[in-house]
Parts: sequence; C-alpha cells; structure tokens
Amino acid sequence: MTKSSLKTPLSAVAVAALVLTLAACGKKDEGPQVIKIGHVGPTSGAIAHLGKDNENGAKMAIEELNAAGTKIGDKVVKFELLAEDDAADPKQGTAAAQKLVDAKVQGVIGHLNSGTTIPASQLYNTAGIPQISPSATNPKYTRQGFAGAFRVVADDVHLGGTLGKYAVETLKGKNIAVIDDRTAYGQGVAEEFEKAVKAAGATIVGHEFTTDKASDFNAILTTLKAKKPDVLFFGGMDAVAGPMLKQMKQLGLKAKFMGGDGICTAELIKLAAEGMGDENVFCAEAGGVEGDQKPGMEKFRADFKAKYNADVQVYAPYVYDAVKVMVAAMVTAGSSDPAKYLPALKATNYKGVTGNIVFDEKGDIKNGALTLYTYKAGKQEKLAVIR
Ligand code: ABU
Repeated sequence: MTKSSLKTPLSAVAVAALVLTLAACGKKDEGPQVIKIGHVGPTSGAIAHLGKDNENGAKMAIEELNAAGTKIGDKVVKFELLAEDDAADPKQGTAAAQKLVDAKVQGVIGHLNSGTTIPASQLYNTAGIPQISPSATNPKYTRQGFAGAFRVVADDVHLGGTLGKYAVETLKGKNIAVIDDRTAYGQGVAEEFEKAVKAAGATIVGHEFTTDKASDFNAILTTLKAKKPDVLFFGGMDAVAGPMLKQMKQLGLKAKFMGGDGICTAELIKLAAEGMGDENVFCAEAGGVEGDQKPGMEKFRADFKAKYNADVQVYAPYVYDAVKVMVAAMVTAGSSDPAKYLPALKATNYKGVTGNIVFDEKGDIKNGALTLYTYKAGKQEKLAVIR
C-alpha cells in the first residue's frame, strides 16, 4: 500500500465525521413555528379611532396566546399579527387583502367596514383563507356562499329591524326621517330600518343622502326639518354623525336621533359635543352580554383601559374573541393549515367575553344579541339587551 492510497480513504472518513459533527453542533435552533394572522381596519382617516380599537383588540388576544405558550399539536407556536390599514376605503381594502394573501397568512380578522369586508372576502375565499369579521354587519358578507366567511356580530337585518321597531313602539315616532351615507353599511342598515318602521305603522317622511366624508349637512337637514320628523335615523359612522348632531342643534331640528352600531361609540360624545343632549341619541351595538357573562366583559374593558389608556369604542372585545375563536379552531384541528382547521372553525362553540359564539350554516353568529344605548350626562347608558 502506498502512502497516498492509505491517506485518501482515511481523509474521506475524517471529513465525513467532521461534517456530521459540525452539523450537530452548529444546528440552529429555529424556535417555535410562526403562525401569521392578518388584521385589517381603518387605522387612518376619519374613523381611525375605531380601526385602532379593533387592532388593539387583536393585539391583546395575540399577546395573551403567545404568553400562554399555546400549543398546536404537541408544539408551542408563536402567533404574529400582520396589521393592515384599509382607511375604510374599498380599493385600499382589497389592496390590503392582497398583501395578506401574498404574505400567506393563515387567517384574517377583519375588515371593520362592510364596504371593505365584502370585496376583500372574495380574495380570501379564492386563496382559501378563513376570515372572521368582528364588526361588518351588511348581510351580504355571509350570503355569498363562501365557506370561510364568518361574523361574530349580528347583521343589519337584525340591527335595522330592531331599531325601526324601537323608534315606533318605544320612542313613539310617527313621522320618521332617514339619512344614509351610501356605503354598504349605511345604505343597508337604513333600508332595514325603513322596512321595520313601515311594518310598525309609522311614516317615512323623507330620505336624504350624504357620504362618509361629508361635513356639511345643512341642506339635507333643512329639507328634512320642513317635514317635521320626530325621529331622524342616520345610517353611517360616528365621524359623520357627530357634526350632523351639532348642525341639527344649530338648525333647531329637535327630532330624536338614532343610528346603528356605526355611531354607537364612546367617541360620539366628543364628536357631537353640544349637539348630543340627554337621552336624545339612541343606537345599538350588534352584540351584547347578559347575566353571568357581564363580569367577563367588565374585566376585558378594565384590562383594555389599563393596557391602552383608552376606553373600548365598540368592537375591540369582538375582535379579541374572533382571534381566540380562530386559534381555538387551529388547536382543535392540531393544525394552522386553513384547509385542516376550517371544519373546526365551522363547528366553533366558544365562550368568549362577548358571549357564546356558535356559527350558523352561513357563518353568522347564532342567537346574536343587540345592545340598545342612549347617552346621558356625557356618558353612554345601556338600555337593554335584545335577542
Ligand atoms: N357595522 C358598523 C360598522 C361597520 C360596517 O358594517 O360597515
């Protein structure tokens, strides 16, 4: 055996051993699997306070899930929130949705507005990504036949219908005026309100239109004032309702003011200022808790205030629950793969801070509640929870 023929095989063994040793020693700890969850809401623009409220609800849930060391299968995972701003604009909504689809999120919570949620839902459906809206109330969202579209609040049929009946039967409205902002939400909830008012025997004396960006309502309010309404319903959001209330006061239009969940916010007190009055404004949140569910909601509100130094506007607790519902389905399925956890999501039976969440065949919450509020002495005052 020559010197060189002995050396070659030994070197090969040594190199192989060295490679294996280095591989073992140098193996990087890749850490827990990261599961990306998208959130979309308007964190810029006139209703940024509501978008931020929703986003903070999502952040709170994600932080708790990570702190608890949530396991999927037998492995601890880490959740990452990909938060996008759609500025309540349908085009920006689909752009934000596409960004989340491209980022391969395993689920989406959002959007806040019906006008962004509905077009975005088509992209998530095509990509097979489950979506839970915590606040979009237009019924169309869950009536498109999309297997992965869910909603944890009541819809505008329930909301507008209940408010219409309340306007006639409780507020004793006989001549009722309507304004809507022509968005998917504003128009939809106003139509449902009108139907219920007519069914209850009162008259719609006028229906005027504005936009979600308008700030001068003098012309339409003057037209409606001439029709002497005793109740004025507005289909739209608080950022428009606030200045509208101020201008009603300036014009001496004394009708009771009603709106859906879009105006039923803590911020409306500031936005309407001197236009608010006591027990003059009535609205409904598209959810609500009763009895032994109340302490959980009170604790959530206190924790939220302590964490963000802000009161809950409306839907932060619903966003919080929506994240937890989605993750609970992943845990049950033992997988964050949308196709694998979707059946568990459909079969959700979750006790959250907003109450019991069970979905019907369309993806809507079963037995959804509404909470009626008025405003008095600069505070939101709960009137009743209605199912
Ligand atoms: N539901 C009120 C606000 C969101 C929306 O449906 O547009």
